[in-house]
Amino acid sequence: MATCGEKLIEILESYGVELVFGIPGVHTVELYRGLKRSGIRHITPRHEQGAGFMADGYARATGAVGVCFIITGPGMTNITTAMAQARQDSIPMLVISTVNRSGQLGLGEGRLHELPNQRNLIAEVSVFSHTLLDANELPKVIARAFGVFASQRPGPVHIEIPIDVIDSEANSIDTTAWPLPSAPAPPPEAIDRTVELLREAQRPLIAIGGGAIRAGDEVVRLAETLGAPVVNTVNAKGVIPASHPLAVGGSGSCTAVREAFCAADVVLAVGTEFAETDYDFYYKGDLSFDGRLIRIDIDAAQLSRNLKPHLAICSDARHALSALNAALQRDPIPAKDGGSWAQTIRDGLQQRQDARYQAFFDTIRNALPEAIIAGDSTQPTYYAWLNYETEAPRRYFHSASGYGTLGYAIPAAVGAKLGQPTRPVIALIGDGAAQFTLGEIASAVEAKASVIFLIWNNQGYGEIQRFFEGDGVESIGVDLHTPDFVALGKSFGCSAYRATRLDELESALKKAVKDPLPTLIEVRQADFVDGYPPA
Ligand SMILES: Cc1ncc(C[n+]2csc(CCOP(=O)(O)OP(=O)(O)O)c2C)c(N)n1
Ligand SMILES: [Mg+2]
Repeated sequence: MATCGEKLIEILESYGVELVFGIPGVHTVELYRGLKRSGIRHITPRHEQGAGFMADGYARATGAVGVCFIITGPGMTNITTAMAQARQDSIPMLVISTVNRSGQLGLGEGRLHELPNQRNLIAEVSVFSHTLLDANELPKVIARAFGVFASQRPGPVHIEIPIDVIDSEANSIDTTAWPLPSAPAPPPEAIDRTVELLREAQRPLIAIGGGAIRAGDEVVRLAETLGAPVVNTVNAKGVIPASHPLAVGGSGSCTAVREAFCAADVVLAVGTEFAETDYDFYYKGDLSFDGRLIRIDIDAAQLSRNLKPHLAICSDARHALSALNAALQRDPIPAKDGGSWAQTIRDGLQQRQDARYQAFFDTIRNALPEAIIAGDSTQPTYYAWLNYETEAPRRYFHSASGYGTLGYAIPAAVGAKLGQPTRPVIALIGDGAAQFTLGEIASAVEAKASVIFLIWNNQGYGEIQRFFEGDGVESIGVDLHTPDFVALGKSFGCSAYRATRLDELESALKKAVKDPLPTLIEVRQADFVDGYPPA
Protein backbone atom coordinates (compact mmCIF):
# COMPACT_ATOMS: atom_id res chain seq x y z
CA MET A 1 0.00 0.00 0.00
CA ALA A 2 1.18 3.53 -0.74
CA THR A 3 0.14 6.25 1.70
CA CYS A 4 -0.84 9.82 0.97
CA GLY A 5 2.45 10.93 2.55
CA GLU A 6 4.50 8.73 0.23
CA LYS A 7 2.58 9.92 -2.80
CA LEU A 8 3.14 13.51 -1.74
CA ILE A 9 6.90 13.00 -2.08
CA GLU A 10 6.47 11.58 -5.57
CA ILE A 11 4.28 14.51 -6.56
CA LEU A 12 6.79 17.03 -5.23
CA GLU A 13 9.53 15.30 -7.22
CA SER A 14 7.41 15.51 -10.34
CA TYR A 15 7.34 19.31 -9.90
CA GLY A 16 11.14 19.37 -9.63
CA VAL A 17 11.44 19.88 -5.86
CA GLU A 18 15.02 19.09 -4.78
CA LEU A 19 15.14 20.29 -1.19
CA VAL A 20 12.82 20.26 1.79
CA PHE A 21 13.43 22.19 5.02
CA GLY A 22 11.84 20.77 8.13
CA ILE A 23 11.95 19.53 11.70
CA PRO A 24 10.15 16.21 12.03
CA GLY A 25 7.73 15.54 14.86
CA VAL A 26 5.44 12.72 15.92
CA HIS A 27 2.75 14.12 13.68
CA THR A 28 4.94 14.42 10.58
CA VAL A 29 6.73 11.07 10.65
CA GLU A 30 4.37 9.84 7.95
CA LEU A 31 5.38 12.79 5.75
CA TYR A 32 8.90 11.37 5.80
CA ARG A 33 8.02 7.77 4.93
CA GLY A 34 8.76 8.22 1.23
CA LEU A 35 11.45 10.90 1.59
CA LYS A 36 14.46 8.73 2.32
CA ARG A 37 14.25 6.80 -0.93
CA SER A 38 13.40 9.87 -3.00
CA GLY A 39 15.84 12.23 -4.69
CA ILE A 40 14.79 15.07 -2.40
CA ARG A 41 17.35 16.29 0.12
CA HIS A 42 16.13 17.09 3.62
CA ILE A 43 17.69 19.95 5.57
CA THR A 44 17.04 20.21 9.30
CA PRO A 45 17.02 23.71 10.76
CA ARG A 46 17.10 24.39 14.51
CA HIS A 47 13.78 26.24 14.60
CA GLU A 48 10.87 26.38 12.17
CA GLN A 49 11.42 30.10 11.63
CA GLY A 50 14.83 29.03 10.34
CA ALA A 51 13.15 26.55 7.99
CA GLY A 52 10.98 29.33 6.58
CA PHE A 53 13.88 31.77 6.17
CA MET A 54 16.00 29.05 4.54
CA ALA A 55 13.21 28.31 2.08
CA ASP A 56 12.92 32.04 1.43
CA GLY A 57 16.67 32.49 0.82
CA TYR A 58 16.70 29.41 -1.40
CA ALA A 59 13.80 30.81 -3.45
CA ARG A 60 15.35 34.28 -3.75
CA ALA A 61 18.72 32.92 -4.83
CA THR A 62 17.36 30.44 -7.37
CA GLY A 63 13.86 31.51 -8.42
CA ALA A 64 12.62 28.02 -7.46
CA VAL A 65 10.03 27.27 -4.78
CA GLY A 66 11.23 26.81 -1.18
CA VAL A 67 9.47 23.85 0.43
CA CYS A 68 9.02 23.17 4.17
CA PHE A 69 7.63 20.24 6.18
CA ILE A 70 6.29 21.53 9.48
CA ILE A 71 4.46 20.01 12.44
CA THR A 72 1.04 21.24 13.43
CA GLY A 73 0.71 23.80 16.24
CA PRO A 74 4.08 25.07 17.53
CA GLY A 75 5.87 24.33 14.25
CA MET A 76 3.33 26.41 12.39
CA THR A 77 3.30 29.28 14.87
CA ASN A 78 7.11 29.28 14.66
CA ILE A 79 7.20 29.57 10.89
CA THR A 80 4.53 32.27 10.69
CA THR A 81 7.01 35.18 10.82
CA ALA A 82 9.03 33.75 7.94
CA MET A 83 5.85 33.25 5.94
CA ALA A 84 4.84 36.84 6.60
CA GLN A 85 8.20 38.12 5.33
CA ALA A 86 7.83 35.96 2.22
CA ARG A 87 4.24 37.12 1.74
CA GLN A 88 5.25 40.76 1.83
CA ASP A 89 8.14 40.22 -0.61
CA SER A 90 6.22 37.83 -2.95
CA ILE A 91 8.54 34.86 -2.45
CA PRO A 92 7.28 31.43 -3.59
CA MET A 93 7.14 29.04 -0.64
CA LEU A 94 5.22 25.83 -0.08
CA VAL A 95 4.59 24.94 3.55
CA ILE A 96 3.19 21.48 4.09
CA SER A 97 2.09 20.78 7.63
CA THR A 98 0.11 18.29 9.55
CA VAL A 99 -2.95 19.06 11.59
CA ASN A 100 -4.91 16.98 14.12
CA ARG A 101 -7.21 14.22 12.90
CA SER A 102 -9.93 15.30 10.48
CA GLY A 103 -12.74 14.33 12.80
CA GLN A 104 -11.27 16.44 15.59
CA LEU A 105 -10.61 19.67 13.70
CA GLY A 106 -11.63 22.80 15.56
CA LEU A 107 -12.75 20.99 18.71
CA GLY A 108 -10.14 22.48 21.05
CA GLU A 109 -9.87 19.33 23.16
CA GLY A 110 -6.29 19.91 24.25
CA ARG A 111 -4.74 17.25 22.03
CA LEU A 112 -1.00 17.27 21.37
CA HIS A 113 0.03 20.31 19.27
CA GLU A 114 -3.60 21.30 18.85
CA LEU A 115 -4.16 24.77 17.50
CA PRO A 116 -7.88 24.96 16.99
CA ASN A 117 -8.55 26.39 13.54
CA GLN A 118 -4.86 26.48 12.59
CA ARG A 119 -5.78 27.35 9.03
CA ASN A 120 -7.48 30.58 10.11
CA LEU A 121 -4.21 31.75 11.61
CA ILE A 122 -1.99 30.71 8.72
CA ALA A 123 -4.36 31.96 6.00
CA GLU A 124 -3.38 35.50 6.96
CA VAL A 125 0.22 34.94 5.81
CA SER A 126 -0.56 32.68 2.85
CA VAL A 127 -1.73 33.11 -0.72
CA PHE A 128 -4.05 30.27 0.22
CA SER A 129 -4.23 27.73 3.00
CA HIS A 130 -5.96 24.44 2.37
CA THR A 131 -6.92 21.50 4.57
CA LEU A 132 -6.68 18.24 2.66
CA LEU A 133 -9.56 16.04 3.77
CA ASP A 134 -9.23 13.29 1.19
CA ALA A 135 -5.93 11.84 -0.09
CA ASN A 136 -7.37 11.62 -3.61
CA GLU A 137 -7.58 15.40 -3.78
CA LEU A 138 -3.83 15.80 -3.19
CA PRO A 139 -2.72 16.12 -6.85
CA LYS A 140 -5.21 18.94 -7.45
CA VAL A 141 -4.20 20.89 -4.39
CA ILE A 142 -0.49 20.63 -5.18
CA ALA A 143 -1.28 21.61 -8.78
CA ARG A 144 -3.06 24.70 -7.48
CA ALA A 145 -0.01 25.63 -5.39
CA PHE A 146 2.40 25.32 -8.31
CA GLY A 147 -0.16 27.07 -10.51
CA VAL A 148 0.07 30.07 -8.17
CA PHE A 149 3.86 30.06 -8.29
CA ALA A 150 3.84 29.88 -12.10
CA SER A 151 1.16 32.38 -12.93
CA GLN A 152 0.27 34.71 -10.06
CA ARG A 153 1.95 37.03 -7.61
CA PRO A 154 3.89 34.42 -5.62
CA GLY A 155 3.92 34.00 -1.88
CA PRO A 156 3.62 31.23 0.68
CA VAL A 157 1.04 28.51 0.14
CA HIS A 158 0.03 26.36 3.09
CA ILE A 159 -1.36 22.85 2.78
CA GLU A 160 -2.24 21.08 6.00
CA ILE A 161 -2.91 17.37 6.09
CA PRO A 162 -4.73 15.76 9.01
CA ILE A 163 -2.70 12.91 10.51
CA ASP A 164 -5.35 10.34 9.59
CA VAL A 165 -5.26 11.51 5.96
CA ILE A 166 -1.45 11.39 5.68
CA ASP A 167 -1.28 7.69 6.35
CA SER A 168 -4.45 6.82 4.47
CA GLU A 169 -4.22 4.59 1.41
CA ALA A 170 -3.50 6.47 -1.81
CA ASN A 171 -2.55 3.74 -4.30
CA SER A 172 -4.49 5.13 -7.23
CA ILE A 173 -3.21 8.72 -7.07
CA ASP A 174 -1.63 10.03 -10.27
CA THR A 175 1.63 11.62 -9.16
CA THR A 176 2.64 13.28 -12.42
CA ALA A 177 2.80 17.07 -12.44
CA TRP A 178 -0.13 18.98 -13.90
CA PRO A 179 0.71 21.38 -16.73
CA LEU A 180 1.52 24.78 -15.29
CA PRO A 181 -0.70 27.67 -16.30
CA SER A 182 1.03 30.51 -18.09
CA ALA A 183 1.12 33.92 -16.48
CA PRO A 184 -1.31 36.53 -17.80
CA ALA A 185 -0.31 38.51 -20.88
CA PRO A 186 -1.41 42.11 -21.52
CA PRO A 187 -4.44 42.90 -23.70
CA PRO A 188 -3.16 44.26 -27.06
CA GLU A 189 -5.12 47.49 -26.67
CA ALA A 190 -3.35 48.18 -23.37
CA ILE A 191 -0.02 47.92 -25.17
CA ASP A 192 -1.28 50.25 -27.93
CA ARG A 193 -2.37 52.77 -25.31
CA THR A 194 1.00 52.49 -23.54
CA VAL A 195 2.81 53.20 -26.80
CA GLU A 196 0.61 56.26 -27.36
CA LEU A 197 1.36 57.60 -23.89
CA LEU A 198 5.07 56.93 -24.29
CA ARG A 199 5.03 58.66 -27.69
CA GLU A 200 3.79 61.86 -26.03
CA ALA A 201 6.41 61.63 -23.29
CA GLN A 202 9.45 63.90 -23.21
CA ARG A 203 10.80 62.54 -19.93
CA PRO A 204 9.83 58.91 -19.45
CA LEU A 205 10.97 57.11 -16.31
CA ILE A 206 10.78 53.38 -15.56
CA ALA A 207 10.29 52.07 -12.01
CA ILE A 208 10.77 48.38 -11.36
CA GLY A 209 10.09 46.18 -8.34
CA GLY A 210 10.50 42.53 -7.45
CA GLY A 211 7.75 41.64 -9.91
CA ALA A 212 10.20 42.44 -12.72
CA ILE A 213 12.90 40.08 -11.47
CA ARG A 214 12.54 37.71 -14.43
CA ALA A 215 12.25 40.51 -16.96
CA GLY A 216 15.78 41.92 -16.90
CA ASP A 217 16.46 41.68 -20.63
CA GLU A 218 13.10 43.23 -21.46
CA VAL A 219 13.59 46.07 -18.97
CA VAL A 220 17.01 46.92 -20.39
CA ARG A 221 15.77 46.79 -23.96
CA LEU A 222 12.80 49.03 -23.20
CA ALA A 223 14.91 51.51 -21.26
CA GLU A 224 17.37 51.74 -24.16
CA THR A 225 14.60 52.07 -26.74
CA LEU A 226 12.97 54.91 -24.83
CA GLY A 227 16.10 56.43 -23.37
CA ALA A 228 14.47 56.23 -19.94
CA PRO A 229 16.29 56.01 -16.61
CA VAL A 230 15.36 53.00 -14.46
CA VAL A 231 14.63 53.22 -10.73
CA ASN A 232 14.63 49.94 -8.80
CA THR A 233 13.45 48.76 -5.40
CA VAL A 234 15.54 46.46 -3.17
CA ASN A 235 13.83 43.40 -4.59
CA ALA A 236 14.74 44.52 -8.10
CA LYS A 237 18.44 45.13 -7.47
CA GLY A 238 20.44 43.94 -10.48
CA VAL A 239 17.42 43.53 -12.78
CA ILE A 240 19.13 46.29 -14.76
CA PRO A 241 22.90 45.91 -14.25
CA ALA A 242 24.22 48.56 -11.87
CA SER A 243 26.83 49.63 -14.43
CA HIS A 244 24.22 50.36 -17.11
CA PRO A 245 24.16 54.10 -17.95
CA LEU A 246 20.37 54.18 -17.49
CA ALA A 247 20.42 52.50 -14.05
CA VAL A 248 19.71 54.98 -11.29
CA GLY A 249 20.16 52.74 -8.23
CA GLY A 250 19.54 54.29 -4.86
CA SER A 251 16.00 54.18 -3.61
CA GLY A 252 12.67 55.82 -4.24
CA SER A 253 13.00 57.17 -0.72
CA CYS A 254 15.94 59.41 -1.65
CA THR A 255 15.24 63.02 -2.55
CA ALA A 256 17.06 62.82 -5.88
CA VAL A 257 14.91 59.86 -6.98
CA ARG A 258 11.70 61.35 -5.67
CA GLU A 259 12.48 64.52 -7.60
CA ALA A 260 13.00 62.42 -10.70
CA PHE A 261 9.48 61.01 -10.33
CA CYS A 262 8.19 64.57 -10.19
CA ALA A 263 10.20 65.60 -13.25
CA ALA A 264 8.96 62.65 -15.34
CA ASP A 265 5.93 63.16 -17.56
CA VAL A 266 5.27 59.42 -17.91
CA VAL A 267 6.24 56.84 -15.31
CA LEU A 268 6.08 53.21 -16.34
CA ALA A 269 5.96 51.12 -13.16
CA VAL A 270 6.50 47.39 -13.46
CA GLY A 271 5.93 44.90 -10.63
CA THR A 272 6.26 47.46 -7.87
CA GLU A 273 3.66 48.21 -5.22
CA PHE A 274 5.01 51.70 -4.34
CA ALA A 275 5.24 50.65 -0.71
CA GLU A 276 6.60 52.72 2.13
CA THR A 277 9.90 50.93 2.70
CA ASP A 278 10.96 51.47 -0.90
CA TYR A 279 9.50 54.89 -1.57
CA ASP A 280 9.07 56.61 1.80
CA PHE A 281 11.66 55.15 4.11
CA TYR A 282 12.29 58.59 5.62
CA TYR A 283 8.60 59.28 6.28
CA LYS A 284 8.48 62.38 4.11
CA GLY A 285 4.99 61.49 2.98
CA ASP A 286 3.74 59.10 0.33
CA LEU A 287 5.31 59.47 -3.09
CA SER A 288 3.19 61.62 -5.40
CA PHE A 289 3.81 63.15 -8.79
CA ASP A 290 1.85 64.73 -11.62
CA GLY A 291 3.09 62.73 -14.62
CA ARG A 292 1.01 59.96 -16.10
CA LEU A 293 1.48 56.65 -14.39
CA ILE A 294 1.24 53.37 -16.27
CA ARG A 295 1.25 50.40 -13.92
CA ILE A 296 1.92 46.82 -14.90
CA ASP A 297 1.38 44.16 -12.26
CA ILE A 298 0.56 40.47 -12.29
CA ASP A 299 -1.80 41.05 -9.35
CA ALA A 300 -4.85 43.15 -10.17
CA ALA A 301 -5.27 44.08 -6.50
CA GLN A 302 -1.85 45.72 -6.49
CA LEU A 303 -3.01 48.07 -9.23
CA SER A 304 -5.39 49.74 -6.81
CA ARG A 305 -2.92 50.09 -3.95
CA ASN A 306 -0.87 53.20 -3.09
CA LEU A 307 -0.76 55.21 -6.35
CA LYS A 308 -3.64 55.79 -8.77
CA PRO A 309 -2.58 54.85 -12.29
CA HIS A 310 -3.54 56.55 -15.53
CA LEU A 311 -3.44 53.12 -17.14
CA ALA A 312 -3.57 49.80 -15.22
CA ILE A 313 -2.36 46.64 -16.93
CA CYS A 314 -2.76 43.30 -15.23
CA SER A 315 0.01 41.21 -16.73
CA ASP A 316 3.16 39.32 -16.05
CA ALA A 317 6.08 41.76 -16.33
CA ARG A 318 7.99 39.80 -18.95
CA HIS A 319 4.95 39.26 -21.16
CA ALA A 320 3.97 42.92 -20.98
CA LEU A 321 7.45 44.27 -21.65
CA SER A 322 8.14 41.91 -24.54
CA ALA A 323 4.82 42.93 -26.12
CA LEU A 324 5.73 46.57 -25.57
CA ASN A 325 9.22 46.09 -27.00
CA ALA A 326 7.76 44.36 -30.06
CA ALA A 327 5.26 47.18 -30.57
CA LEU A 328 8.04 49.77 -30.30
CA GLN A 329 10.11 47.87 -32.81
CA ARG A 330 7.23 47.99 -35.31
CA ASP A 331 6.48 51.59 -34.58
CA PRO A 332 9.58 53.26 -33.10
CA ILE A 333 9.71 56.32 -30.86
CA PRO A 334 12.88 58.46 -30.96
CA ALA A 335 14.93 57.72 -27.84
CA LYS A 336 15.32 60.50 -25.28
CA ASP A 337 18.60 61.38 -23.63
CA GLY A 338 17.92 59.39 -20.46
CA GLY A 339 21.61 58.76 -19.91
CA SER A 340 22.43 62.30 -18.88
CA TRP A 341 19.28 62.50 -16.77
CA ALA A 342 20.23 59.22 -15.04
CA GLN A 343 23.68 60.67 -14.40
CA THR A 344 22.14 63.76 -12.81
CA ILE A 345 20.02 61.58 -10.53
CA ARG A 346 23.04 59.47 -9.57
CA ASP A 347 25.02 62.64 -8.83
CA GLY A 348 22.21 63.69 -6.51
CA LEU A 349 22.46 60.34 -4.74
CA GLN A 350 26.18 60.77 -4.06
CA GLN A 351 25.26 62.92 -1.06
CA ARG A 352 23.94 59.84 0.70
CA GLN A 353 27.29 58.09 0.52
CA ASP A 354 29.43 57.51 3.55
CA ALA A 355 33.07 56.76 2.77
CA ARG A 356 33.43 54.33 5.68
CA TYR A 357 30.48 52.10 4.79
CA GLN A 358 31.37 52.46 1.13
CA ALA A 359 34.86 51.14 1.85
CA PHE A 360 33.33 48.22 3.75
CA PHE A 361 31.21 47.24 0.74
CA ASP A 362 33.99 47.94 -1.74
CA THR A 363 36.12 45.49 0.23
CA ILE A 364 33.41 42.82 0.04
CA ARG A 365 32.93 43.45 -3.67
CA ASN A 366 36.65 43.39 -4.43
CA ALA A 367 37.17 40.18 -2.49
CA LEU A 368 34.07 38.38 -3.79
CA PRO A 369 32.58 40.14 -6.81
CA GLU A 370 30.23 37.25 -7.57
CA ALA A 371 28.84 36.93 -4.05
CA ILE A 372 25.21 36.77 -3.01
CA ILE A 373 24.56 38.87 0.08
CA ALA A 374 21.61 37.89 2.28
CA GLY A 375 21.21 40.86 4.58
CA ASP A 376 19.33 41.45 7.78
CA SER A 377 18.31 44.74 9.38
CA THR A 378 21.59 46.24 10.53
CA GLN A 379 23.64 49.38 9.93
CA PRO A 380 25.48 48.14 6.81
CA THR A 381 22.29 46.77 5.24
CA TYR A 382 20.65 50.18 5.57
CA TYR A 383 23.63 51.51 3.67
CA ALA A 384 23.45 48.73 1.08
CA TRP A 385 19.75 49.45 0.63
CA LEU A 386 20.66 52.78 -0.97
CA ASN A 387 24.21 52.28 -2.14
CA TYR A 388 24.98 48.68 -3.03
CA GLU A 389 23.70 47.73 -6.46
CA THR A 390 24.48 44.52 -8.32
CA GLU A 391 25.19 43.49 -11.88
CA ALA A 392 22.60 40.71 -11.88
CA PRO A 393 19.39 39.96 -9.98
CA ARG A 394 19.27 37.63 -6.93
CA ARG A 395 22.66 38.90 -5.66
CA TYR A 396 21.47 41.11 -2.82
CA PHE A 397 18.34 40.85 -0.70
CA HIS A 398 17.55 41.64 2.91
CA SER A 399 14.80 41.51 5.48
CA ALA A 400 15.03 45.19 6.43
CA SER A 401 12.41 46.29 3.92
CA GLY A 402 8.87 45.03 3.72
CA TYR A 403 8.01 43.00 6.80
CA GLY A 404 11.35 43.94 8.35
CA THR A 405 12.02 41.06 10.68
CA LEU A 406 15.25 40.20 12.47
CA GLY A 407 17.18 36.93 12.43
CA TYR A 408 16.61 36.42 8.73
CA ALA A 409 20.09 36.60 7.24
CA ILE A 410 21.71 33.54 8.84
CA PRO A 411 19.10 30.99 7.71
CA ALA A 412 18.33 32.82 4.45
CA ALA A 413 22.01 32.64 3.50
CA VAL A 414 22.04 28.92 4.28
CA GLY A 415 19.08 28.42 1.94
CA ALA A 416 20.75 30.58 -0.73
CA LYS A 417 23.98 28.61 -0.49
CA LEU A 418 22.15 25.29 -0.80
CA GLY A 419 20.48 26.63 -3.94
CA GLN A 420 23.64 28.21 -5.39
CA PRO A 421 26.45 26.00 -4.05
CA THR A 422 29.15 27.34 -6.37
CA ARG A 423 28.61 30.99 -5.51
CA PRO A 424 30.00 32.70 -2.40
CA VAL A 425 27.10 33.52 -0.06
CA ILE A 426 27.40 36.07 2.74
CA ALA A 427 24.96 36.51 5.63
CA LEU A 428 25.28 40.14 6.73
CA ILE A 429 23.70 40.51 10.14
CA GLY A 430 23.92 42.55 13.34
CA ASP A 431 24.83 41.17 16.75
CA GLY A 432 21.25 41.64 17.92
CA ALA A 433 19.54 39.89 15.04
CA ALA A 434 22.20 37.18 14.93
CA GLN A 435 21.13 36.13 18.41
CA PHE A 436 17.61 35.43 17.10
CA THR A 437 18.75 32.54 14.88
CA LEU A 438 22.32 31.65 15.91
CA GLY A 439 21.37 27.99 16.05
CA GLU A 440 21.09 27.90 12.28
CA ILE A 441 24.89 28.16 12.09
CA ALA A 442 24.84 24.56 13.34
CA SER A 443 22.41 23.70 10.53
CA ALA A 444 24.87 25.19 8.03
CA VAL A 445 27.76 23.10 9.38
CA GLU A 446 25.60 20.00 9.33
CA ALA A 447 24.37 20.67 5.77
CA LYS A 448 27.94 21.44 4.62
CA ALA A 449 26.76 24.83 3.43
CA SER A 450 29.92 26.93 3.52
CA VAL A 451 28.21 30.24 4.14
CA ILE A 452 30.16 33.29 5.31
CA PHE A 453 28.46 34.71 8.41
CA LEU A 454 29.53 38.34 8.62
CA ILE A 455 28.45 39.70 11.99
CA TRP A 456 28.35 43.45 12.49
CA ASN A 457 28.84 43.86 16.20
CA ASN A 458 27.95 47.08 17.98
CA GLN A 459 26.83 45.35 21.18
CA GLY A 460 23.25 46.37 20.88
CA TYR A 461 20.18 47.23 18.91
CA GLY A 462 22.04 50.12 17.32
CA GLU A 463 19.26 51.23 15.04
CA ILE A 464 16.78 51.49 17.88
CA GLN A 465 19.31 53.38 19.98
CA ARG A 466 19.47 55.91 17.14
CA PHE A 467 15.69 56.26 17.24
CA PHE A 468 15.70 56.74 21.02
CA GLU A 469 18.28 59.49 20.57
CA GLY A 470 16.43 61.07 17.66
CA ASP A 471 13.16 61.17 19.60
CA GLY A 472 14.82 62.39 22.81
CA VAL A 473 13.74 59.30 24.78
CA GLU A 474 16.08 57.84 27.37
CA SER A 475 17.02 54.49 25.90
CA ILE A 476 16.07 51.18 27.50
CA GLY A 477 16.59 47.65 26.27
CA VAL A 478 19.06 48.34 23.51
CA ASP A 479 22.41 47.52 25.14
CA LEU A 480 23.01 43.83 24.67
CA HIS A 481 25.29 41.31 26.20
CA THR A 482 26.85 39.75 23.13
CA PRO A 483 28.64 36.44 23.12
CA ASP A 484 32.22 35.96 21.98
CA PHE A 485 31.22 35.41 18.37
CA VAL A 486 34.56 34.00 17.27
CA ALA A 487 34.57 31.40 20.05
CA LEU A 488 30.93 30.69 19.32
CA GLY A 489 31.61 30.20 15.60
CA LYS A 490 34.38 27.77 16.40
CA SER A 491 32.19 25.87 18.84
CA PHE A 492 29.64 25.43 16.07
CA GLY A 493 32.35 23.95 13.86
CA CYS A 494 32.99 26.97 11.66
CA SER A 495 36.23 28.66 10.85
CA ALA A 496 36.02 31.94 12.71
CA TYR A 497 37.93 35.22 12.74
CA ARG A 498 37.61 38.78 13.87
CA ALA A 499 38.58 41.36 11.28
CA THR A 500 39.62 44.71 12.69
CA ARG A 501 40.67 46.39 9.44
CA LEU A 502 39.55 46.34 5.83
CA ASP A 503 42.59 44.37 4.69
CA GLU A 504 41.86 41.74 7.33
CA LEU A 505 38.27 41.59 6.17
CA GLU A 506 39.41 41.15 2.60
CA SER A 507 41.78 38.32 3.41
CA ALA A 508 39.23 36.63 5.70
CA LEU A 509 36.65 36.71 2.90
CA LYS A 510 39.12 35.32 0.38
CA LYS A 511 40.09 32.57 2.76
CA ALA A 512 36.45 31.80 3.59
CA VAL A 513 35.49 31.22 0.01
CA LYS A 514 38.02 28.44 -0.33
CA ASP A 515 37.10 26.89 3.01
CA PRO A 516 34.83 23.83 2.90
CA LEU A 517 33.50 24.83 6.34
CA PRO A 518 31.24 27.78 6.97
CA THR A 519 33.15 30.83 8.19
CA LEU A 520 32.11 33.33 10.82
CA ILE A 521 33.73 36.76 10.58
CA GLU A 522 33.05 39.23 13.35
CA VAL A 523 33.52 42.89 12.54
CA ARG A 524 33.13 45.38 15.36
CA GLN A 525 31.44 48.58 14.33
CA ALA A 526 33.88 50.62 16.43
CA ASP A 527 36.74 49.35 14.27
CA PHE A 528 35.09 50.48 11.03
CA VAL A 529 32.85 53.44 11.79
CA ASP A 530 32.20 55.52 14.90
CA GLY A 531 28.77 55.65 16.39
CA TYR A 532 26.81 53.35 18.60
CA PRO A 533 27.96 52.36 21.12
CA PRO A 534 29.82 55.50 22.15
CA ALA A 535 33.49 54.79 22.82
C1 LIG B 1 11.30 40.64 15.07
C2 LIG B 1 11.75 42.04 15.28
N1 LIG B 1 11.84 42.54 16.53
C3 LIG B 1 12.24 43.83 16.71
C4 LIG B 1 12.55 44.63 15.65
C5 LIG B 1 12.97 46.07 15.88
N2 LIG B 1 14.34 46.31 15.44
C6 LIG B 1 14.64 46.80 14.22
S1 LIG B 1 16.25 47.03 13.98
C7 LIG B 1 16.62 46.45 15.51
C8 LIG B 1 18.04 46.42 15.98
C9 LIG B 1 18.77 45.24 15.45
O1 LIG B 1 20.03 45.15 16.10
P1 LIG B 1 21.25 44.52 15.36
O2 LIG B 1 20.85 43.30 14.66
O3 LIG B 1 22.35 44.39 16.35
O4 LIG B 1 21.60 45.62 14.27
P2 LIG B 1 22.18 47.12 14.52
O5 LIG B 1 21.05 48.08 14.33
O6 LIG B 1 22.72 47.17 15.90
O7 LIG B 1 23.23 47.28 13.49
C10 LIG B 1 15.46 46.12 16.21
C11 LIG B 1 15.43 45.59 17.60
C12 LIG B 1 12.42 44.05 14.36
N3 LIG B 1 12.67 44.73 13.25
N4 LIG B 1 12.03 42.76 14.21
MG1 LIG C 1 23.80 45.67 16.87
